[in-house]
Amino acid sequence: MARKRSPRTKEIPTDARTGRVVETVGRRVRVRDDEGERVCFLSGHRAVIGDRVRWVPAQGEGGKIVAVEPRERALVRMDHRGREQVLASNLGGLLIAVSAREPGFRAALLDRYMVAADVFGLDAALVVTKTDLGVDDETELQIARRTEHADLPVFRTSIDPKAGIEELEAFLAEHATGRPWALVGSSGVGKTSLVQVLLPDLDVGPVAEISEFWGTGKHTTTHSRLFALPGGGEIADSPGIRNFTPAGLTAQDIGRHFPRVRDLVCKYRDCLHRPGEEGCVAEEELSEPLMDSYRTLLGQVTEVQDRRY
Ligand SMILES: Nc1nc2c(ncn2[C@@H]2O[C@H](COP(=O)(O)OP(=O)(O)OP(=O)(O)O)[C@@H](O)[C@H]2O)c(=O)[nH]1
Ligand SMILES: [Mg+2]
Ligand SMILES: [Zn+2]
Repeated sequence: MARKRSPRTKEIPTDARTGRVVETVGRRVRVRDDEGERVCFLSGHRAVIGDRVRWVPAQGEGGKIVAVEPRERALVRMDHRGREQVLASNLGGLLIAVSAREPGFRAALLDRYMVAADVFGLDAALVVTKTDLGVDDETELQIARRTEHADLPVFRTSIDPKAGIEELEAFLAEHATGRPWALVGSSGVGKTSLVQVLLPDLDVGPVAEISEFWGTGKHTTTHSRLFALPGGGEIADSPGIRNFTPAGLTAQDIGRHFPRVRDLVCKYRDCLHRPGEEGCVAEEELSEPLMDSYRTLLGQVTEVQDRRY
């Protein structure tokens, strides 16, 4: 009988080097190792920022990916067709960016990122950007409702005048060393602007012009990139996504990971807190926006589940 060779031994040349993906650009990735950086072709592999990869030199200055190491602590989304899409791997945490204005606060998106952090075993922190534009009471209330019972540090920043930047730098130096934190949130909340303030000497990528940004929901950042901060720690910038749904959730999982919902004590332990559920305390205990945001995610996940079976 022919001896089975595992794909690993077949595909990985013994002289393959090890590196980490720090930028994705179309079908290529930028890989960093002790000796520097190199642009590598994916040659059929899928790699995301944070991935540990094996590569071999290719023509000129380039390289070729020959293997992607198993991922840990990855951020994975479910796309609108129910397929999984890995966004980044080997992360320390999620830095969830929200703004009160331009664009307006999106409670549901914050909830989904909080669920994702919990599900994927990532730490999380919130950054309220554009505080120079003011933060209305309703937004403050919605933020407080989500953070008061969660272990979620909150930073409040503005890039001009600069506010809250040193606190964020200190936090990342302490928590994002060795494991990068991914900066996530709606398009236009100011993620790239924030990274630019943290790295004043580097061109970190395009930032939206307010005039061209408005109304169109334009996505200014088009690919993901990992940055080492001067004061320590690493941060990943990526394009804002309109709808984020964590991958791999069952209907039952959602309540276990959802802010506030996970603390509810209902008549039945496995209550899904759907409308009209007997003995359900959810509607009394939770604010309407939280209830809506939970039920919308539940509905979406249930629909995908139903399509599968
Ligand atoms: N007033 C104010 N505007 C800001 C602040 N930070 C960023 N902006 C503006 O917000 C707009 C969007 O900023 P970006 O940094 O491009 O936003 P982004 O989150 O990276 O957007 P995507 O790359 O599309 O996901 C730009 O016009 C920035 O100048 C801030 O602290 N205050
Ligand atoms: Mg950006
Ligand atoms: Zn219930």
